[in-house]
Amino acid sequence: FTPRYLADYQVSAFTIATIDLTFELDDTATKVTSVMSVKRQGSGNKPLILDGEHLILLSVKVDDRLLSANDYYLSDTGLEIPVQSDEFVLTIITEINPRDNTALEGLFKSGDAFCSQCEAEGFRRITYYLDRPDVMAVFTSKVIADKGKYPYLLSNGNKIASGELDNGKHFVQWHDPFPKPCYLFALVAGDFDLLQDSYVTSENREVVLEIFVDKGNLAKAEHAMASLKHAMAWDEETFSLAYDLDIYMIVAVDFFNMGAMENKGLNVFNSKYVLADTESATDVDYYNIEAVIAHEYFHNWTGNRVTCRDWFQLSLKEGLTVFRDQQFSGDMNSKTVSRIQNVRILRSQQFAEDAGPMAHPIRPEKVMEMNNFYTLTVYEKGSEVIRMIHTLLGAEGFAKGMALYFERFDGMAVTCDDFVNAMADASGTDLNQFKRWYSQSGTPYLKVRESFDPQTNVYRLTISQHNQAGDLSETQRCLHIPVKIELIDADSGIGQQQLLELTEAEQSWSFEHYQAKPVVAFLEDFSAPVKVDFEQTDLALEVLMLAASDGFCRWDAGQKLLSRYLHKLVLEPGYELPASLNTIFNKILQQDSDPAFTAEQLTLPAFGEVVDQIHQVDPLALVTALKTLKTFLAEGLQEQLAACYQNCREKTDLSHQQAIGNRALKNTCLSYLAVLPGADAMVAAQLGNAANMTDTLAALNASAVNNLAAFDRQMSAFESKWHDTSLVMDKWFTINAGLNSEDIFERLAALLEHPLFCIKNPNRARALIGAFVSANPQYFHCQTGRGYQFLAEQIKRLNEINPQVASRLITPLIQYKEYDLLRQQLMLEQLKGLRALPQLSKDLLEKLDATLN
Ligand code: HT7
Ligand code: ZN
Repeated sequence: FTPRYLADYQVSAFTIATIDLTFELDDTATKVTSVMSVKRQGSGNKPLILDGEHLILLSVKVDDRLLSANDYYLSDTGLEIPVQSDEFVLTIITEINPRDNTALEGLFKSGDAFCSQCEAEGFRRITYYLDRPDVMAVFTSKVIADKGKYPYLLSNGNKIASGELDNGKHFVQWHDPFPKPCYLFALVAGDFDLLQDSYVTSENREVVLEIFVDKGNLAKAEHAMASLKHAMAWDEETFSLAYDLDIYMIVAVDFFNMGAMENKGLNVFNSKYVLADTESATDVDYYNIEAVIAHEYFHNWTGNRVTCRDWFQLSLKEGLTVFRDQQFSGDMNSKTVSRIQNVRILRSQQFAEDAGPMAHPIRPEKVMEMNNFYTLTVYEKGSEVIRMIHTLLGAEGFAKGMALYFERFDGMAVTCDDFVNAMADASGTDLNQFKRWYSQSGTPYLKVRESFDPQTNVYRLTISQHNQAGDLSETQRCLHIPVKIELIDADSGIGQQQLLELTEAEQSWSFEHYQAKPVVAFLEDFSAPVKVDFEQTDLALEVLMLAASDGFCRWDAGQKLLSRYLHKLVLEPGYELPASLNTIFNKILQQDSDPAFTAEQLTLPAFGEVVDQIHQVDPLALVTALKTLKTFLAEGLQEQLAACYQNCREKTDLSHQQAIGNRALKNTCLSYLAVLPGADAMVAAQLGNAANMTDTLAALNASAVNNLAAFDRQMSAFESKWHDTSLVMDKWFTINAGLNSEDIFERLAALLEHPLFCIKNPNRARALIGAFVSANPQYFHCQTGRGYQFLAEQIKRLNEINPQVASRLITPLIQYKEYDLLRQQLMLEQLKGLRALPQLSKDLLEKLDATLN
């Protein structure tokens, strides 16, 4: 396996203007006929080199000439045809085996349905092709299959023909008028229930909206449909972007590697991001469905109409589309709470990725397996980079930049630089230094110093920028960083907001006319994806928690305070927490403004958020510190937490959004109260009375985390009720994986043998294996190394079944340097064992070599 480099990009020697596909579907021997009009680009007589993997080649024709095996070179990765002509029709017939395709790339079976996934490089598992995003063709696709088993035959674009055939078969033909790269091709065939609706665009065109779900699930698609219509309206209002085809289809399938896929006119979704009703889905599920539906819809412009020149530019579409879906979610829900969720993910996972062996800039420069670069860096940090452009240009400047981007590049495959140039040109802003965000990896950190001169009443703020290694190295250059701050006058409580632009290694700003030193709310709305080293007193943090104008800063001050005490608990054995902590968190608890926000303020930083802050931490010391802090607050505020819990329970007549916030606060209180002795009755009562999945899962989770006596009984009852509902059983496996019990490894072994466990289903594999690794640090990091061994064994199995899933699950092991030397050694042992596997996938090999070399 050889890596590819951004610097080596070359325009393709050939392009394909049209492709006419015919699929004769069969579980193990699907026949694919592809007729392409091919044209040479530029001069020379280079051969045509097509990508192709896991294919059986049946025939090749150039114009009317049938080629023999001597006329081409066939390998495991492609087909080379030495052609002389500059323009010709190429006809290729291949055979593929969807049933045995457990990697879920190309054409595969998801349950009884046929389904495709072509991004990033899955189309080459369907037929030989120029599988690169800058080759854009007009697709026509004819699908032939048994009518009884597969009444719906779907592909991209508009339906242009359909009819009956012999032997109970039928066909449907689709035509997509928009030229597209092959990664946006899709095919689905199956028997579904169909939810239909329509939307009239701002251009007054009626669009048919269709959501296909497994039989019996129709009512569970209502929320997805409503979300889709909200997203369509939002994009028209915010960016004047309307939908362009006559039909928009979404299909929900159970076997899927990621969340969803934005294929032109035919999105394929993991059913987890479509199906919901209050009985079976949580508030978080509802939120995520709305976000993912919007994300895929927004790709129609940012990704499909304007796509990536090459895969190194992935953040061009993903960073921008995540930014768009985050803005949308903020508008549909609480802006502050949405922002807090984004920041939690960034800090707990993206920062670790950016400090680990697979660290890469948001525009990577070297890739071996493209699937390994669908990362938090490309997506989430990529979105933060777009957000910084938004902050620097303002909403209006940004909207002008978007308009210019589409004016310049509609229908084209372009680069991240093209996007930034459009933003700069439309707004008259110099973004040349800013572009360094695209080529530098690592999380920058800012050191902040302050001084106040009571003689001159001048407050001075000095900020310097650094990388992880300390000072900026020669290759790491100063970034252009927008820093939003608020200076709060200690006496009046009045704040003054400012946008500072840090462009040098160190800069100072002076603010006049302060009678006393103001308190600074630093990095409002998390205006840049950086770490901050700013020694503020507990008192200053307490002021910020209650008085900062920006909700993110109010929350962040509390998190900083809590992290400070977690550090002390980890690093100073016998440390005793101060009573002042209870006083301030009592004040937070007494606020009655926004319960969802209060819940966030009361939530302790997650294990993953703190690991990152303590050098080579002993993970069990951190687990203990988190428990100690939680118990301390629970004991100190028991009465108030119980009152708040009760108050939330009694609230009726709430709007939909208020009810969500109310549940969040109630369940946060429950998570505290459940650590105290005698919590069993309270948890059991909530479980008994729960009228929705949010409350049920909160109770079961409390039972698991605190290993309550009734846990097994409660889980059995849940299993009996839900054993037929796959998405709910995923939750059951997840709760089991988080159980705080010494026999967890025996239990995990039994769960792997459970009749409903299926390692070939990515959702199920993640629900058990992924959840154990991320939600059960006490046992995952146990001193014997058994947790790491468990994970390595499952990765070994998945390596042969589904390399993409295996490669994602290995993340905590490759980030071994975060932990103490004992853990490092135990993790390395497992990593070396995996590296020695005989049939190692490219996905795992790339990560293991980056880690071990
Ligand atoms: N653009 C898609 C990325 C993707 C993917 C989706 C499903 C399965 C495998 C996949 N590989 C890459 C999803 C998105 O960002 O919207
Ligand atoms: Zn995306």
